[in-house]
Amino acid sequence: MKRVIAVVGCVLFGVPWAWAESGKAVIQATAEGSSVSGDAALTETPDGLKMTVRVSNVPPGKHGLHIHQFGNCADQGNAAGGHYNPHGVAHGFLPSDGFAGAHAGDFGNIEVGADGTGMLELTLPDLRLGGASNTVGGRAIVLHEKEDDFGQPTGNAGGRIGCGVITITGS
Ligand SMILES: [Cu+2]
Repeated sequence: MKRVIAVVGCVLFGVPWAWAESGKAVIQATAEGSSVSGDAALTETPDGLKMTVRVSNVPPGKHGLHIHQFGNCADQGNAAGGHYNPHGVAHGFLPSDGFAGAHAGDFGNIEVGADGTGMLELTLPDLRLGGASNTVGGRAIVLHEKEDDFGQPTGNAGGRIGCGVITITGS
């Protein structure tokens, strides 16, 4: 219903989409001497939050990728805290399990090729950059050492090799 009202509001005031905020994160290595890098571009669309993540200089294979609670990458990424889990549910894969069966930042894995680069593109319904609930702006996106195997409580993905704080860049 809120969305319907927003659409009506946009038509009345000539704004394309009331929720069309955009944001980004610069992913940096958490360890000294590591050259892990990357970026994330996030845009609110009528279908949900569209997110494109690119990483480089990462060991080939699958690496867990999540939103963690706090926008702080200090202490080898540990300052980001645990998974952003506003609904207090089990770990899962947000695109298929939804908010009832996954943490709001459970993006699964990013697959890195032999050249050390990887890309993940997801559109996540009801996830937002700003606002009151399911909000990822100001939190951290964390790239893990190992594959997220979707085991409990956080996917057994090991250490945090990359981290970036999500900032809202425009609306
Ligand atoms: Cu994580």
